[in-house]
Amino acid sequence: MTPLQAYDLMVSIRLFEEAIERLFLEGHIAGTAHTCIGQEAVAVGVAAALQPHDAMTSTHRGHGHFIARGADPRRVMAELFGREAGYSRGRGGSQMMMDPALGFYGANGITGGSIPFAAGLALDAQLKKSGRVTACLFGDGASNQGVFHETLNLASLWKLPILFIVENNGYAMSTPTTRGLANPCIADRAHAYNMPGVTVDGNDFFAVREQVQKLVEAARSGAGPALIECLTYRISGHSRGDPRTYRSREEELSAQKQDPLLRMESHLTKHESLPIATLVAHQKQAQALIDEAIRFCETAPLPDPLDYLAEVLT
Ligand SMILES: Cc1ncc(C[n+]2csc(CCOP(=O)(O)OP(=O)(O)O)c2C)c(N)n1
Ligand SMILES: [Mg+2]
Repeated sequence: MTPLQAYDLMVSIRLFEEAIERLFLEGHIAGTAHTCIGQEAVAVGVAAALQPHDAMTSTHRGHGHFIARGADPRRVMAELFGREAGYSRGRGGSQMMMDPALGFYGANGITGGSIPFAAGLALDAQLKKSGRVTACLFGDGASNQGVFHETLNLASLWKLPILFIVENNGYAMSTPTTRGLANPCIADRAHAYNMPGVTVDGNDFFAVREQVQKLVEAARSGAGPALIECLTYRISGHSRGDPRTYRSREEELSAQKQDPLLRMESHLTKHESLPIATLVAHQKQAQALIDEAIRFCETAPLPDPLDYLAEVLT
């Protein structure tokens, strides 16, 4: 993936999420959704370090992970609109979509729910000697769930080919990490389970990709799991309509100076000598695709009500 391709993906995710927030507020989408504005470098950095046959598991904040993994934004959006064209045929919504053909084993509405599930995928890869590594993404809040500790212990003991990648975005709903973590460094927890633990700048696409690439190849060659903590910031609210009373606007403005998109733009103009006009043209192209996706979803057919039990095991 070239830096410009990574930028295109990051911009697509940002514009997708901005559109989702707007569509929710306008009442076009029901239910809830958690957007990942500000966390795009983690999604794209991890995806860029994986091989096509590797696996990724995700969270309740998974649209960006899925798009970075190659999902068609039109079909992700169609799922949010409850349309038959969606990845779960419109029956799942934001937190219940997956596509094993893309190596994407699902968003997950249960905080920490993907962690043991990802270890199962890694055990399968180990038993079948498939050479597949699983990248298991979860949040700082999820790292306080008991299942995190149980899974890291077992994964290390069995040397499973899995990377535990925590998106430390500063908050679990309204609880800041300063009030949720006894030791603010989540990567430190790796040592208790005898695996490497590293902290990376999660707003820097290149830093994320480099660390994940190194540890993914180590896991592939039998070195076992690792814990990677990506430090980032959830620029969006927790979910639809979050008034963000638990943090100040000053804090948000200061965090936005580290916006991963701005960081990438600065890299592209300074180190890749790309003119601003090229970046603007790419932004416009991405916006046109999102606008087209919205138009598609507005008229795409809903599932047939008589078919609502299709694919439900009885
Ligand atoms: C088992 C469980 N407990 C509580 C919740 C409610 N809940 C939804 S998101 C969330 C916070 C998760 O925080 P974090 O893991 O840091 O992810 P982030 O929202 O920051 O991406 C909680 C507690 C849940 N979905 N599942
Ligand atoms: Mg969090």
